This record gives sequence, structure tokens and C-alpha cells, in this order.
Amino acid sequence: MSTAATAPTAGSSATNASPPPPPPSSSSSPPSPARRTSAVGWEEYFSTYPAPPGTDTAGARIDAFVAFHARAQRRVVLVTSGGTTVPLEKNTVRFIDNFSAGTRGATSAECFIEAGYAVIFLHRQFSLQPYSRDYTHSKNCFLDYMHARADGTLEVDAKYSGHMKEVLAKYQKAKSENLLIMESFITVEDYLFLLRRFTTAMSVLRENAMYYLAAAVSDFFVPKDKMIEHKIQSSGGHLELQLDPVPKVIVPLVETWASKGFIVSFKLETEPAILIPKSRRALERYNHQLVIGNILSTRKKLVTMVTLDAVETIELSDAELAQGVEIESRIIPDLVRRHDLWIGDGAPQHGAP
Ligand code: 9Z3
Repeated sequence: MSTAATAPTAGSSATNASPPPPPPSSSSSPPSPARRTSAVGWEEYFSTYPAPPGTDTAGARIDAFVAFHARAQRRVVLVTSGGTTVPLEKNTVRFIDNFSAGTRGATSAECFIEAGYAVIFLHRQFSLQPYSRDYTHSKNCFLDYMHARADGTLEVDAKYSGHMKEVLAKYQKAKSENLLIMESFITVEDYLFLLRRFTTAMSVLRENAMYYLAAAVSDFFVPKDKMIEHKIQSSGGHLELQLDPVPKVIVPLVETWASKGFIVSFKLETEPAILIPKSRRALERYNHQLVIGNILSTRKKLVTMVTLDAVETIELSDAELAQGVEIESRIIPDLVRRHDLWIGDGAPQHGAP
């Protein structure tokens, strides 16, 4: 993908014989930094672009959550979840999105709470959330869960009440013990700024912090200074887009923001042959504790836990899948064991031999 600096414009392709469209009007032209021709690194990115509104107030909520659990000496995990969007216009009509529904993140958050962790759930707005996930995105309308009694009051339909009662008890316990805080992002830029703010806030927890990066984060985006102001017009025919690479924030995350914590990233591929080599390469390059590799089509059945020393799989049988066993119920206990061992070993720092 090219990184040349061109604002996305509705325009003709090289094969289109019609004349090129007029340049965008001045009101939709990006300001002069759009002439930049190279991709930005993470340092330049954070010093060039302002934090999206809401970053500081969300950060203050996380500071208070972290302080509460630091006092209790409880472990805290940041779970990122769902897909980021890539807006194409400042007044956004169109954006690029991805497949992620947030199932991995929402299910994992419940399992971490079950294992005694407090959870910061940084998720895509309206993606699946812990506890409510079985109801919000199902084919049923929420009214299908209700039943009207003869006296006119409402109750949960008997068909659903057993499961709902169990989930409700877990949800209420998590709430009453302040074990779950939920913050949301929409765009990849929201995500990057919140990630920096939250991981930095968690650094006081040192080795008691875990970072579980399950969100499906776009690799490409349109930086604000290359983005046109108003809706891309269709009058030019073809639309050509040029996207910049998203800065690799896992570098400062491992080296600085979360340097004392236990860091787990995910590697997603669609081609099985490249999954393990790419997962290893990520570990070698970024020096964190673990990469969980998964293939899009089998991600609910099989994951691979990759460290520099070992490659281990966690796989559900077809019978387990049919019974509704969720693979996160195996992944999280495995991670808790690894986190225990790592702390027991003196929490060796990133990059240490
Ligand atoms: C994952 O690989 C997650 O397991 C999934 C979960 C997104 C596949 P769902 O939300 O799916 O349950 O539907 N997350 C990481 C994806 C990602 O963006 N990884 C980057 C990469 O593969 C590295 S950070 O290069």
C-alpha cells in the first residue's frame, strides 16, 4: 500500500479515459501538512495530532479504577476488543471497518473476572460487552425475553430465565466489587490515544498489570492532515484511496508505557502457513511476553500460544464446541498460569535475556 501523501479524492483511475475530476474546493482541501510524503512514526504521530475529545476524562476514570485496585493489590488486565474504524472524511459519512464483533474480548473479560482480575474493557462502541453479550446481539429482539403475567407485570420468559439469572449474578457481583470498567472507541485514532493513556495509567501496577490486546486494529488509516473536510463526491467516477500505515504503538507500549507488565498481543491471519512465523517475528521485534496466533475462520476453535521458546495450541473438540464451550475459558486460565510463573520468576523485563 502506498504511503504517498494524497488526500482521498473521488477521481479517475489510470485506466479511466475521462478527464480527471476538478481538485477539491478549498473548503475540503487538507491543510498544508498534507504535502508530507512519508509515513509518521509513533512519536511524531502523538506530537502532531491532538488527543480526541474525551481522552482525558476517560483517563481520569481509569486513574481512579487503577488506584482502587492498586490499594487492594489486585491484578488488573486491560482487554482491548472489537474493530477500529478508519474515517475517510472529517465530517464522516464513510469509513472503513473490519469484521470483529468483539466476541473474544467480551468473553475473555468475563473469564478474567472469574479468575480474580479487575478488567479495563476498552472496546469498540456497540460491540459485544461482557455479560450482556448473550442478549444484545442475538437474533432475538429484547422483547422476546419478556413475558406478560396475567396481572399485567412483566417477567423473564421461563425459557431464558435460568441462564439469565446466572449471568445476572455474575454481572452484579462484578459491578458491586468494582471489577469492571468499560470505555469505548470508534476510530483507530481514538483507540491509539486511549491505549496510550490507559497503559500509562496502569504502569503503577507494575507486574500486577496484564495487557491483552485482542482488538482488531486497522493497519492503515487516513491521518487528519490528509483528510478532506466534507463528504467525498461521486461526480468524479472512480474513487482512489491512499492510506498511511498506522504507527506501530506496540513499540512504545512494550518499551515505555507498559514496560513492567505482562503483555499479550494477538496475531490474526487467514493463511495458516504464515501464522507462526509472523507471530515469532512479532515477538522478536517487540520483545513482549506472548503472541496468541489465530486464523480468521477457526478462531473460536483453535489458537496458538507462541513464545520464543515454545509453540502450544489450545483447541476445542467438535463436541465441546457443540456443547457451547468457549475457547476463552481455556485461554484465560492458561494466561493466568503464565502470568503467575512470570511474576514468580521475578517478572523479567522486556528485552532481558
Ligand atoms: C485477534 O486476533 C482476535 O482474536 C480477533 C477476535 C479480532 C480475531 P472477534 O472479535 O475476533 O471475536 O470476532 N485480534 C488481533 C487482531 C490484530 O489486529 N492483530 C494485529 C495483527 O495481526 C496485531 S495488533 O497484525
